[in-house]
Amino acid sequence: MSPSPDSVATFLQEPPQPVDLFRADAALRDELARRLPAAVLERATPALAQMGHLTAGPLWTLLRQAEQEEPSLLQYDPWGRRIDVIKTSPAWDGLQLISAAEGVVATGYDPSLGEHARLVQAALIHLFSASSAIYSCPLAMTDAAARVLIDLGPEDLRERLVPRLLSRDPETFITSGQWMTERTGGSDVGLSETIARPVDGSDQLYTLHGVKWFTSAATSEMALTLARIDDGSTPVLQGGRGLTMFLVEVERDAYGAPGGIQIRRLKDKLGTKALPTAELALDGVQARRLGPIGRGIPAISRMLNVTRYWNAASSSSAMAQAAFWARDFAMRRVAFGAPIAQHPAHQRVLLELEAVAAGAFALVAELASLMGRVEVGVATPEEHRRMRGLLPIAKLTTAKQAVAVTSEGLEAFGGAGYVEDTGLPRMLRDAQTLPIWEGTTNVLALDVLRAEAKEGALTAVVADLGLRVAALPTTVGAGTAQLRSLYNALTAKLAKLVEGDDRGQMEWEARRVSMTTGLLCQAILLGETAVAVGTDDARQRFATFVSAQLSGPLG
Ligand code: MFK
Repeated sequence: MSPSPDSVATFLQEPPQPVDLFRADAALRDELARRLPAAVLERATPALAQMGHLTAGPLWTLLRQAEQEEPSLLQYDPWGRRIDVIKTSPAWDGLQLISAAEGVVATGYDPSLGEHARLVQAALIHLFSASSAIYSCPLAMTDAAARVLIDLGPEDLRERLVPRLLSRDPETFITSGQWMTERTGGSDVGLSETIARPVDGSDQLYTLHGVKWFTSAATSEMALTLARIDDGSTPVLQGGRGLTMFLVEVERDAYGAPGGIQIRRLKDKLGTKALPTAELALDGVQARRLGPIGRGIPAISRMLNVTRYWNAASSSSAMAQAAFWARDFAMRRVAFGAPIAQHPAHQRVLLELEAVAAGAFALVAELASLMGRVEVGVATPEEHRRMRGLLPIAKLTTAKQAVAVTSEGLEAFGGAGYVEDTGLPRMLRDAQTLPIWEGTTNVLALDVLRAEAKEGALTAVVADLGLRVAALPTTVGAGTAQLRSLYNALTAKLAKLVEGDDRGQMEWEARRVSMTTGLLCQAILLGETAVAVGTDDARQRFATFVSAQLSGPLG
């Protein structure tokens, strides 16, 4: 009898093991330690440790299950009635339970954390997002909707909906969508075609009619969206200034069919496979106006600014997961007579992956600290400007880094990184959405120009970096000299950008200047953290980051 293929197998490769991402991530802990007062750190640590524990157990299981059981659309009931119900995996629903119970959204508004609430939340997102099958997407929009309702909502909506968006009780927690993108395109929102018709002459209540082409988390209980008011008497205003923001509360019948909405299809995406992204035909769904008529774009930009912060925190999350999974694997995978973590070239790759993830989180932490101060009303005008400038810079810089780091992370697993049922390719597929949604790199670079023209936001960011690079002691490492010369080159570029009168040239330069500012900021922050915590590990992270990110492409 010939031996079965299994009985002759003499070698089995070690599969990736779940990693407690809070315990693994010394850079995250250092960044929090240097920024948070001791009492706040002590208060925040159990929740972060718990989230780390979940990444090594329940989240690992739910992530894999949710990815395998992709959402499906049931358009008709057995009797031919149109129902349009999206079915999601029980694992996806489990992720909602964990999100609520662990307060991933609520933490950002926790009054007991004061101005540090956003920073503690950023740490939670950094741990949670990449292990959540991108449940972080509905959470990002939920957080953003809460922010908009708090800032612009009428009292009745604020009182009824904000407590549910911020609830830690899975029974009462709801999520929100953000329906912006239409067939006319995702960037030039001013082309949107959806019409809002007043109900009985009301200037508050409308019905919406149009197609939303890309709606993430289409199972949410509510959504914020844009439409053009057509009252039947005055001409419909075209362009961005004709758009108004609306809130839709989705009413579902006993089947779960959404009233006034047809779900035309689910999108077949490269990644974020567990996330139900749909094409919606709004067919008379009722909506409340939110914010002034014709001010829809600036109103919904408040939402975008929150989701862009989440995007940056999700990018650092994707990088940390790739880096720590790769390190864990490298400790156990033997090649050429030793665990691959011991081979000098691979050692270097692992250090670079971790350093870039650390730099990205440091930038997210800086942004979150500013947001926290702005939101509790203690920020100076200069901090307001820096926050406005850092938002698009953090989003565009970290998203590009996430694609590079997850790609290198996959390579660290060799062929296994390219095989779907290892669960590893998901990392790269999911990362590829980060530079696209919430504004592409160019759209964000243009937003940097917009924020500079309007309030000197880029100048404020760069001026602050100047003070901080000058204050960085050379004892933290040789990289400080490189940072100073990069800073000088950046200020020369910035002067040209600010004083330039060739709009085309400015737009061309804006992307590079924004990216350089983001990377320089990350390096300075890592240098500051190394000074504050004073460990060899932190100094090495700084040196590795400077050599990997400021001296040429990763790897
Ligand atoms: C995992 C976590 C990630 C979360 C995932 C969530 C998934 C959701 C999926 C999606 O919804 S993806 C769709 C995302 N869509 C975008 O990001 C839109 C991209 N396009 C832009 O951002 C354009 O730049 C923009 C639509 C804003 C251009 O519109 P306009 O009308 O040509 O811009 P304009 O005229 O410069 O600005 C109009 C007003 O808005 C100005 O205010 P004023 O009228 O008072 O002067 C601007 O200052 C203001 N504004 C624009 N962007 C702003 C802003 N204000 C504050 N912050 C901003 N970012």
